[in-house]
Amino acid sequence: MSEAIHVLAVSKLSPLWTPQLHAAYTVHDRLHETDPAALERLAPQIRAIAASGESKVSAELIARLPALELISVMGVGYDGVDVAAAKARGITVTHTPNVLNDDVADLAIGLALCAARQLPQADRYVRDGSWAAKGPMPLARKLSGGRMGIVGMGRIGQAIATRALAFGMSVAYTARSAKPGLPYRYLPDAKALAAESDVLVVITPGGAATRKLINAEVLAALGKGRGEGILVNVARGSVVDEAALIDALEQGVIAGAGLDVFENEPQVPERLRAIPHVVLAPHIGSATGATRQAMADLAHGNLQAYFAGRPLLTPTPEYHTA
Ligand code: 8YV
Repeated sequence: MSEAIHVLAVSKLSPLWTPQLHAAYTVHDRLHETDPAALERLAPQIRAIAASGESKVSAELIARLPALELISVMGVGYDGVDVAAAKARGITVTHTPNVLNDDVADLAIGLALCAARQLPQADRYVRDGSWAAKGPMPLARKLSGGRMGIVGMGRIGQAIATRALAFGMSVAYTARSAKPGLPYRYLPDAKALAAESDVLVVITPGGAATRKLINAEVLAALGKGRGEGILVNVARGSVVDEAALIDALEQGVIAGAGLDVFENEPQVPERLRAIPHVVLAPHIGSATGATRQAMADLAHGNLQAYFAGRPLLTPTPEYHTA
């Protein structure tokens, strides 16, 4: 038992993680927000942070914790963590990649299908009596056999590509660099990819390097001047210029969108929520029991490995470049 090890939970953690976390460590829940004075008293003892994929771990918070050694994130994304500040202090950051690839890829395809075939709208059309009152729904868009463009070809991007092939779709992608050995066409940037895609799926990491990567210019390229193209975002809300997306949807620049992430979660702009042909989900990419349990076990396993002096299970890529 490691009760003597103090851990700061920086956001509301999954109930699939908290029992094992509290059993193994002395956990302080969001003191930096609820009781800063207590945090000052305890700071010399806090050796680890427990976080979710959306947690903010700023350089300012890191500076307040002189004994901090490890930040364990229950999420594949850790764009809210100031990795440079952690690295400067020799603080290790771990995350939970791979275990959620299938769930996020499944949701990306699900959002593409829902946006193309308007499945949520079809459900409402039957439930509210429109079918009987108005007759058949307007024709939708075919997904199978179309062109999928994937922005970000990491492990989840590759899982999405595999699913697209099963739908008879062609796959092209853009990323910081071409990935050798992949059977998909590489295009140098999101605008070029959008111009040659029917469905543009965003699955890049969040953070400064990708902020507003999908802007009005990319959306115009996706729409091709004919109001075509569907945008799917299962990455981070920050990767898409949300105001530009709302304009493009309202003005018919693109045909539709399937969105699981937003700029200011859980607040979603009323203008976006009012657009009838958009499909919206509340950041559920990895939200299945099996996957979230695997993520919790991995996040906890990283803490346990670190404090037992064993090799970390899934350090972030920056760790290996330390
Ligand atoms: C969850 C996610 O939202 O893994 C990520 O980066 O966005 C998610 O799957 C969250 O991180 C779970 O803690």
